[in-house]
Amino acid sequence: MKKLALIFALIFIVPMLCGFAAAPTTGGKSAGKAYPYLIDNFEDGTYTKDPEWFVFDNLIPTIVKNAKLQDGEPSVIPNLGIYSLNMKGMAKSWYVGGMGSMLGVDATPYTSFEIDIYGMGEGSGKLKIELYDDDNGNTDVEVDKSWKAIYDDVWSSEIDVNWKGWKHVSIPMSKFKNDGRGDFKWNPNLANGSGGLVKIQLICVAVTETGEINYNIDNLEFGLK
Ligand SMILES: [Ca+2]
Ligand SMILES: [Ca+2]
Ligand SMILES: [Ca+2]
Ligand SMILES: [Ca+2]
Repeated sequence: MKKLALIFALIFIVPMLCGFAAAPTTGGKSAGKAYPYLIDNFEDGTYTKDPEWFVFDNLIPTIVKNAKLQDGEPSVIPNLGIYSLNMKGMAKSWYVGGMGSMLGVDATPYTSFEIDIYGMGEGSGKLKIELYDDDNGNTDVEVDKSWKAIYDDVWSSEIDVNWKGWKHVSIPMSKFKNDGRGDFKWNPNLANGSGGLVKIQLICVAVTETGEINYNIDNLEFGLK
């Protein structure tokens, strides 16, 4: 019996622990090489788990019901579900704050960043996407005093939210610019202990020096062609 139990453990439990079993899922969609990788769709009604987002500075994120946003007009965006995340906050010197999540995924198969954004019209604010590509193989991001990554690449792109209602935004990975100091190559893989795409951050910036940002985000994904 002991032998059987051991064989069972080797066949079923060890692969599970190593993460070879079911593909990780967020909100019901599979995350695997043949599918887009769903970062978050907020359908669990929280931003504090699956994945856990940490919030910094003056950003106030709130899970809201999409039905309340739309003033009754039909949505042109599919799969918004019940919830999205409202991002709000007052700027000091244009900067409001942001949120981030540790991902640790191999993002090399993906060719774009996809997001649905509900704008409140002209001047809703800017949203900067930062993708941290671990290059010194420690699944961590070391920063200097000004929070600039020292050993890893940080690929970023900015969206000016200047529309009213829902809009799908797709940004090819090739349009992201590197603000970090890694190996200056897009290689968020898990080779040699690397955390791959180790972290994502969303940075909120107002269009006026002391203004407010206010928009909703939903269906954050890494896309495939
Ligand atoms: Ca949603
Ligand atoms: Ca890398
Ligand atoms: Ca690192
Ligand atoms: Ca790199």
